[in-house]
Amino acid sequence: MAEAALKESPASAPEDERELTDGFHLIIDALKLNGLTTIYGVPGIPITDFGRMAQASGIRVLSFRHEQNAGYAASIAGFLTKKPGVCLTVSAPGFLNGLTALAHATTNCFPMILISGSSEREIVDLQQGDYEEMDQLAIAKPLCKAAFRVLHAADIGIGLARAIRAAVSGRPGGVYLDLPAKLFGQVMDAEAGTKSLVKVIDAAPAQIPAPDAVKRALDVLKGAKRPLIILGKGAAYAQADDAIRALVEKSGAPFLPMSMAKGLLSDLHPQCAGAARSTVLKDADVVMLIGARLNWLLSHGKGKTWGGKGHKDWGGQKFIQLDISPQEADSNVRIDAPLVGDIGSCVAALLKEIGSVSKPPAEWLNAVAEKKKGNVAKMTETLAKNPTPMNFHSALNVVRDIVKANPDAMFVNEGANALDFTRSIVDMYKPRKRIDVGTWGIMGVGMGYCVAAAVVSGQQVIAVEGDSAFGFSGMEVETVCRYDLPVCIVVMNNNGVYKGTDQDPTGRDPAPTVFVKGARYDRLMEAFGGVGVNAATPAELRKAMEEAIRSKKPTLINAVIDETAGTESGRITSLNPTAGKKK
Ligand code: ADP
Ligand code: TZD
Ligand code: MG
Repeated sequence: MAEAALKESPASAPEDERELTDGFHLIIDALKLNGLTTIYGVPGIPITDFGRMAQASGIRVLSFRHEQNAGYAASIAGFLTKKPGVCLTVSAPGFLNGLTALAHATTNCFPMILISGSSEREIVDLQQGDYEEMDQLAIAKPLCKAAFRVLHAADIGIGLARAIRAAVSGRPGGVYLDLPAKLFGQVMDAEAGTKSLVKVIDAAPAQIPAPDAVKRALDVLKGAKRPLIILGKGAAYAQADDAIRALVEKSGAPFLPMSMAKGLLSDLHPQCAGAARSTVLKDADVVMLIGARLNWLLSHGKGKTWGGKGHKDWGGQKFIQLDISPQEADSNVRIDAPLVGDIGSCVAALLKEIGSVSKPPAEWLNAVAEKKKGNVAKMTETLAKNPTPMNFHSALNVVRDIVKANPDAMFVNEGANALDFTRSIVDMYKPRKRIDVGTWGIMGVGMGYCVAAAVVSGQQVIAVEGDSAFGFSGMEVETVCRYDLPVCIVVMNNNGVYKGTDQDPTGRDPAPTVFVKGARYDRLMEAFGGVGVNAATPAELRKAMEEAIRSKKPTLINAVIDETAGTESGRITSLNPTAGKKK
């Protein structure tokens, strides 16, 4: 096709004077044409020059130390911007390193494009042992929403357009785009090249819900005596913040934010039932899910959590589900009123038709308020303690204050106890500020998320990281320092995974869950010119966080946490299989 395009070029100019372009430039032009102006990646054959040229063209090219972290950065950039985050990797091993993040993006419904260079098709397909040989397209396919390969320069425009549409339309997800080495240098007529590019129009078209589905949903909602609204990260992603707030307030129902939907409405909103979670899940008679799946994070919508008698029993409530995926309804329990469409359109349709609504019965609102009051009082008491050594609560009491004083800061969080305690203690005030381990409970997103959050938002980033969680992406502190990003990392150092107290019963090795005692993660930061602080008390932690935010310097605070303070697997201890055979 490159040859065909050459032949089609205007006959007016003599062949040797015609302006030419190549694969490198066409990919760059196609990205820019579609507003994709940031790339997260790792350089190497065959994409080193591509990265250089992209940078020279004004695209922001952020180089990482490992592709997985670049991929996580791209995935969360997709969540934050509603545009596909772009990750760029080299062939085989680089591609595989990026693939975890692509699968993560797909699982979490984040739009992302993994662009990977690949080796010579002729050699790969004959399995003749090329440099970094691998059939990448075949491997990517089951792990993403769509996968494409471009063989001809003239198809670059269409290839990228297909990738963008697949990533952001319908339920967003990860897309793989395979670019073999030969493509980059392929030459074609510049004018024909420009004409071959596609500016994608309306990449994620509104999906309007059917009027009878809207009516059905409102009938169910209005019939509720004990309504509950659950906001998921799909609702946060939709950027329909005002409409969602209006619907929640109009309904008067208590709402429960899933982890990454915290702050969509402030955690301090009077209708927020975060502090009465177990009560509202168990006792609500109608539950409206807005961009949240009834997966493991919501106990599959059944069982004791939901007031069911047994482990798998339905609790008797009715569900309304707003989701862009028509296949999501009934995935775990019966959905009485599925409302299929994009959240913005669904919520707008509900608001338009809702008319007058009476507030939920006082009995229900009082029961929720009572429960909240009790739990908040208990938490306030716990947070006021100042034990030695510092524990999760006394450290997080500081983080909570700092976030309250800096509500625009982006907040990254991963770990087990370091995640669960933080999620319940640190309130969020604005939409899309909290980004965390997501649907898989994945460790390793931390530093990639920090870089993308800083780059996308231009705001201060605060990260609360378990010491194990941090280790998965720790080397990227160099990246944070290199780009001089305003990132303040707090490592909750309890000497290990969950706790630092396990022992090898044979006495030979350290236990599988423990790390070097008293490790100084702050010194890693100093190695790259960032600020490192060791904080053994809440006062030291507060001072260090305040200084980090004031100075905007890359900072890592090693928060020394009581190694006995955590619990196995944080809040999900029960998911650990138990041995059938007793010792
Ligand atoms: P959480 O983990 O917060 O409960 P999930 O990731 O389980 O959230 O669910 C998010 C849901 O939101 C997915 O089912 C996805 O299809 C849906 N979704 C994502 N984007 C949109 C959108 N723009 N409009 C409607 N639904 C969306
Ligand atoms: N690997 C990956 C990619 N994701 C995971 N979730 C795990 C392993 C298993 N895992 C958890 O689920 S939490 C966790 C691991 C290794 C680390 C917990 O230790 P931490 O947090 O130091 O980060 P706390 O505060 O000590 O509990
Ligand atoms: Mg730990």
